[in-house]
Amino acid sequence: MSGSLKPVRGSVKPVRGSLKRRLWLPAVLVAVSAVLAACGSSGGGSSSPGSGSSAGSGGSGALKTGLKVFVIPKNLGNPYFTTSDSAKSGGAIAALQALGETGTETSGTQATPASQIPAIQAAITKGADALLVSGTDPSALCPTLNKAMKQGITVVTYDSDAPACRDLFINQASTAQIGTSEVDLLASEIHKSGQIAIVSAAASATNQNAWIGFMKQELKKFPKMKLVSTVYGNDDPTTATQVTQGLLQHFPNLKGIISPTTVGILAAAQVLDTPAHRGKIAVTGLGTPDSLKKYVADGTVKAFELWNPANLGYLAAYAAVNFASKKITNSPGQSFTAGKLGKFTVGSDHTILLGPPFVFNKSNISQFNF
Ligand code: RAM
Repeated sequence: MSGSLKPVRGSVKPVRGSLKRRLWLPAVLVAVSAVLAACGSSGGGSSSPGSGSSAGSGGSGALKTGLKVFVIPKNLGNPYFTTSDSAKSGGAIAALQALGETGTETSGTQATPASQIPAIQAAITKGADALLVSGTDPSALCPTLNKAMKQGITVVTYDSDAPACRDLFINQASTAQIGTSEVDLLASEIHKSGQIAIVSAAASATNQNAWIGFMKQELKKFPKMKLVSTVYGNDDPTTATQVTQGLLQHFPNLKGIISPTTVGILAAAQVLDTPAHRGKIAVTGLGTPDSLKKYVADGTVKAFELWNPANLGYLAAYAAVNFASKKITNSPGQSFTAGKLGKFTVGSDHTILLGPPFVFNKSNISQFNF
């Protein structure tokens, strides 16, 4: 991603650090990462778990280099994960290259365990030292991830957790804050009244289900808002479009949609971007600014949220390398420095928090390019 370095006024207060630090990638550091990436190890050796060598002359104090780290998003081809993972955007692979590791992004093309698990298994077979995984389905993934951990492979989940079978989880933002703020955003757009629906990703996705849990709690504050349906677009554009169209047919009085998935909110915005619906059915959720600029400009979408996906991948990579290098354990209170993002501390549930979500709207969206 890129973008100006101007701070943006939003309605969300950063938890720690400045918004500029948490949301923006300083261009100069992207350039440094790119240079370091060009010099990075091409790897390919037969390293076994934890078999990397120590970087520099720091001996036991240094991070290992030459680790084989596989970055395994829910699915390939989802622009959200392209940003969180890629070297070009300054995501996980950029961080791994800067640290001298071998970073490889792999997954299936569908956001399902059947599509993702073979990629995890192949990474284990190829001698992975660490796996970064966004979980499509925790119960389906756990046998494979537990097998990896038994072999000494570091397993870090990012974006979507598998709590029973990982060393650390990198959470993009407070789960409660995401769920409650989505409802609050929609409530303010529909005057706290009317039928609403949720267009989620996969029914098994840990992150969406956790956010929806907090949405339901928050909805108790708005007795005139009625959640009439939750449908699943599976992070697939065609399916998300079809389930949104189905909602409109079944609920002609629908007033609002929350879609806590970048694929879903784009599909919903496309479906609603007609004179018949615009201004009558509000849509908010979690989206990437680039994909929604058109819909914010024409008024289909008033406001939505996200964090910086590249920073999420970057942080997850640093956490995995620190863990695999035995610089941190997953005990709460353990700290490490994630390059340009600064210092992070392991919290309860072995979770590391990136920062708060950010609200995008007409007044600030042009400043973001991801
Ligand atoms: C989709 C994925 C991802 C989620 C984002 C907001 O791209 O489901 O897991 O974090 O949306």
